[in-house]
Amino acid sequence: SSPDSDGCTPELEKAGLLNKTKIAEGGRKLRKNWSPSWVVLVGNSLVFFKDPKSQTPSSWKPGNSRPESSVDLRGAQLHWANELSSKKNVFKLRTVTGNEFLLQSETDSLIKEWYNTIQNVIDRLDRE
Ligand code: I3P
Repeated sequence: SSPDSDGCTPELEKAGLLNKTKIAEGGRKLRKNWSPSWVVLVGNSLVFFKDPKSQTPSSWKPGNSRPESSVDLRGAQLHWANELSSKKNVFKLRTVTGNEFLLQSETDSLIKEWYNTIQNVIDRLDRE
């Protein structure tokens, strides 16, 4: 059987390197500060890791690396947002608490995959 046959450990959906900046905190606008982030989608959360050295699928596991921050996707909103940046392939994620993030990749296929995967999780949570 699989290591998580009891289903108690949330499923790792996706992990990878994206450019990230937070643009609002609780509805208050923040100054942009783009930086590469190791992004992990696990269960209902998007988890951000600062350390670009821990870029492996196992880096999200507790103890292996300390997350910089974590976003609850329940009730979140996702929008393409190329008008919010001079960069290409940008989308905005807004949480119910009014935190807003821009995520970006130079690779078209990669950012589309992330968008679709995050949207699928949001849709699943909306149906619960
Ligand atoms: C910002 C920085 C960002 C840029 C932002 C600038 O300047 O160049 O990269 O966002 O543009 O204000 P600073 O480093 O002085 O804060 P993009 O790369 O997303 O365009 P903006 O103010 O038009 O959002």
